[in-house]
Amino acid sequence: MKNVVIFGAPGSGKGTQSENIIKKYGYAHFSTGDILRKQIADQTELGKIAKTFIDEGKLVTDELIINMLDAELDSAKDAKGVIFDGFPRTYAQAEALKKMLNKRGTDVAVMLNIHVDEAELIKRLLERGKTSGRSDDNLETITKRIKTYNEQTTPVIDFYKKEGTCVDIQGVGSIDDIFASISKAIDAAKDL
Ligand code: B4P
Repeated sequence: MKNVVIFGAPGSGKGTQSENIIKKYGYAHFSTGDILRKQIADQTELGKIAKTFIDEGKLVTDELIINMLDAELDSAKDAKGVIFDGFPRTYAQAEALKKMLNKRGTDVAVMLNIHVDEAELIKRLLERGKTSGRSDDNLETITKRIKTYNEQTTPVIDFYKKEGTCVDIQGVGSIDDIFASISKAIDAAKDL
């Protein structure tokens, strides 16, 4: 099994490239953002709590996110691979993911660290905001999300550097060219 973490700032193309990985490799996909948005649409208790964080450009608490993912993970036990999209977003989540996978006899094979400059992130998210209907795709919240990423999420890079599984991906350019680099990194990663 190959567990792939797709990592980057908001708007770096995690969701976009995850779709390409699913098409080519047929991996299972866990997007914590998508799971939370579904909870919000269904007006569950978790959704109501999550919305207050998301609308402020903040991260939902580690405890909620980790329990939510741990509960979903067994559904992928027979998959050839799993994509973790938007998770981990804190150092504590990275440690929790390692524990969750280790207790299932596996680990992260590769962490794809997608690099996109801030001006390009803002441009993409404002563009997406015209049609996405997402309450967090407006300039004020986008600015807060990028700040949250810089302060709370970037330490995750060190975690995977120490693990020896971080691969840097240039995330500006055509979606196909970026996907070619991603495919190369996935193909080179060991099955665990
Ligand atoms: P997410 O849903 O994970 O969203 P994201 O970071 O905004 O987007 P992504 O990087 O996937 O961008 P996309 O491919 O769509 O998170 C939303 C919120 O949920 C978070 O802010 C947080 O509050 C909460 N949350 C989620 N996970 C959490 C966790 N683990 N812990 C705590 N809280 C959590 O790309 C964006 C746009 O760019 C698209 O319109 C796309 O078409 C375009 N694009 C992509 N690649 C391009 C390219 N190469 N060139 C030009 N445009 C491109």
